[in-house]
Amino acid sequence: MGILNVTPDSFSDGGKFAALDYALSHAEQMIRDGADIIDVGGESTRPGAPLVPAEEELRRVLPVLYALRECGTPVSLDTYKPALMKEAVLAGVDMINDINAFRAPGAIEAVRDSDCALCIMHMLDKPATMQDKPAYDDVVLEVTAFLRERIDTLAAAGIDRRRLWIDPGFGFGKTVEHNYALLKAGRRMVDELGVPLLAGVSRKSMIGAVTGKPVEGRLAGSIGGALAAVANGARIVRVHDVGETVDALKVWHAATGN
Ligand code: 7PJ
Repeated sequence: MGILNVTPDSFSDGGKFAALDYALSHAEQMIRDGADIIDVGGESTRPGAPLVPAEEELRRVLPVLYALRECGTPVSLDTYKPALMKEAVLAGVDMINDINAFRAPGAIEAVRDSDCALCIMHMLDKPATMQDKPAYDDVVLEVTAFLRERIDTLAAAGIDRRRLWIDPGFGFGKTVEHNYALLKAGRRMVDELGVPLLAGVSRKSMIGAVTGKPVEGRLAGSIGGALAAVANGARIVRVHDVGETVDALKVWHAATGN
């Protein structure tokens, strides 16, 4: 899964057409590099990042979703806003990836009557404050229990469990130790919940914490994290550096059969 950020911050001079043009060429490059899914996001969820109103997020992502309908590669939308989910379903997206696990009022209704895949991610608290001293008694047990509750709630609403993916939410209200405990526990969570696992560690602070590298120096560490996630049961890895990760996974596959 290749990450496609559609946030116009870096295009203040070129305007919104430059942002759309850039997003589409970046998506095409990731597809050439071997991405099987493009994950489109119109709002940064970094701690302290500004919130984006739904209308603005729609303006950013909808043209991209429609343009990518022709690309032949499945498309995912990274959003927690029900209004965006509804529009994305109408645009025919293949997955809704919700860092808030469909907890917003109206989120389940927005996706229930479609057949797109749904990724439910664990997040402690909310983006603005989630990294203020995150604490758990047992992070693996608590994240697993949260995901189980969300799976059961979505299933009770009439959603086929085969549409669901789980994600422990690396960096979303977790210390470095919490993140690595969850990375190691991937297979256990898949076995307990019976739902496939998506993992996103690309360029995150958990990679920087181990390598001592700033965000622009985290390529090799992120590839190591992607391989570790797959070794621990992940079936989708959400990454920035598609070509490099695909090569690493090809060699991994040839050598291990996994
Ligand atoms: C994740 C995500 C993740 C899923 C972001 C970043 C922050 N969606 N959206 N899992 N992270 N499912 O890429 O650093 O880990 S945005």
